[in-house]
Amino acid sequence: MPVPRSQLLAASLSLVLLAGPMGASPGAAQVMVSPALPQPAAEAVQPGLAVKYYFHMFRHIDELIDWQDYKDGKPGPAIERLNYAVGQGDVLTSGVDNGVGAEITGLIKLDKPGTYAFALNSNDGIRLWVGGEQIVDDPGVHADQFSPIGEVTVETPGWYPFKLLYFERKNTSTLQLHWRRPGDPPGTMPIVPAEVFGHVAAAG
Ligand SMILES: [Ca+2]
Repeated sequence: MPVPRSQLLAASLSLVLLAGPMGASPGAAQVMVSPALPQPAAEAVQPGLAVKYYFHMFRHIDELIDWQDYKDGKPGPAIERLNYAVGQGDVLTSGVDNGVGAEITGLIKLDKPGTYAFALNSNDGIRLWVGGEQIVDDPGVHADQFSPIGEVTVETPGWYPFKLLYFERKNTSTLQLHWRRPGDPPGTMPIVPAEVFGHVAAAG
């Protein structure tokens, strides 16, 4: 009998944690990432992030990933930046207030060499990939809470692939992405500004 994909994911995640980098701050993942290849032409980059919605009362990010094997998401209006703290209001640009999963994709401009740190304040679950590497995971149902910090190291300034899975089960919802850029003072993590997000519109 095949092992459910969510169990395989959980197993591989625990291996990653056991093999984590020595000397990193507790819970931090840090990886070297590569820019999007080829880099998009400036005129091809639209503002904000693309989003597809999945309408279901999810309890875990793995459940959303399983759904994506069977369901096509519904494209929604682009997300300018990730700074939502809407209480009981509509989730992101979905027009729906409860039972929403979202796949948010596009590009993030990392224009200085060095290490970037990311963390999310979310309600409910999230999982974040930057440069194709999963760096932050806070996948369950919860009230507003800050995730662990994930880090990526960049050698080449440019546009990097960005992907965030998120769901809001019920009641209040929050989704805020914070970062610290190379050279920023420690202890501060402002919200990532809109101008560093972009996406290439789907063909056709
Ligand atoms: Ca909630």
